[in-house]
Amino acid sequence: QARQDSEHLSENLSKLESAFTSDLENARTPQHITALQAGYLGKRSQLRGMLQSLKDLPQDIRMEYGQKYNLLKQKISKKLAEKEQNSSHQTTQTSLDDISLPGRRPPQGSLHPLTIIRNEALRFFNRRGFITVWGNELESEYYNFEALNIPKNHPARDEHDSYYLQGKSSLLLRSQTSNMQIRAGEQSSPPLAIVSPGRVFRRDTLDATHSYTFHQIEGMYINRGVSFADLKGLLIAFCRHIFGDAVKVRFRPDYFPFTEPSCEIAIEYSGKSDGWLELLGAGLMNPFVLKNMGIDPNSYSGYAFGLGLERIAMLSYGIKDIRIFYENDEDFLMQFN
Ligand code: FA5
Repeated sequence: QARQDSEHLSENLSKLESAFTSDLENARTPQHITALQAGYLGKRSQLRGMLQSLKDLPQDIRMEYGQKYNLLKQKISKKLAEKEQNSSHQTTQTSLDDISLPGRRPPQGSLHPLTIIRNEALRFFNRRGFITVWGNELESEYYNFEALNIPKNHPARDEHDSYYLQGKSSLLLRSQTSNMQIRAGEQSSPPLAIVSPGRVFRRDTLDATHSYTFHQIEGMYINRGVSFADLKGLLIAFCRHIFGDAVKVRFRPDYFPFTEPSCEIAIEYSGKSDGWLELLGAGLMNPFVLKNMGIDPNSYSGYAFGLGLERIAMLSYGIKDIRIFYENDEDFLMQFN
């Protein structure tokens, strides 16, 4: 009886082995393999059941078939572990080769907020017939000051006294884009309408609304019979275009040597204690300046304005500190993407 039992057991072991081999071959996914682990080695597996019947056999037979039993058990564990490892390799391999996945996008940069605002402002003026001229940042004292009616000892130089090149040349980093009034006026005859964007440099102390390097757009229109009403109409339309129709715009008398009369234009701004932020200086062109361009002030008049781009960008985007524009902070810049 014992011998019969043991033969029966031995037969079962080989049947089990071949069933396992074929099941293993068919297992394709990690879930399959886990199921095989439970099915062949788990508490309710056939193998465990055989362990029960082993204990009723005589000692010598038990030894013999116990060994067979253990060998098979080890073989099954080993093969399952191998298969598991191969299958996890295969999964990564497949996902790498999955050509149905969408491609990876290269990281995309964005325009700087100052560039966005500059383009928007230029578009506004271009549509109204102003052509864009690009100016030079390195300028002579003549174009930056003298031709604009700011002679050598004029107090207006104080504020603008700027970065000079060392040596005998009187070249400096321009303190305003107004140099382009003269350069454009010299090159063409009226009617003339230009806008000129660019970077300017001053000895200003850095704070939340001032920088020593900032950006302006100069505008100038020369024709017969140009009046202050034309200037006002244009600049109010510009403020509405940028900030919406409800914007409150304030014109106040100001002084610039190259315009007469002159004004400063501010819009309502909660970020400052007095409630206004100055955006532009403007005025009717001083006849002295027209003469310097070779234009007869008795036949022509004109207006000019200079707006600060940083201030406009700060108001448009609710930015409280001008310094963030120059810090190359990726988190800040990515918001304009
Ligand atoms: C001028 O620079 C004149 N050239 C403007 C002008 C042009 C007047 C044509 C008349 C005719 P002002 O220094 O006020 O003016 O500067 C003009 C604008 O630049 C200011 O309204 C402000 O918006 C901006 N701005 C001036 N200083 C700074 C600064 N340190 N940082 C940032 N923006 C500034």
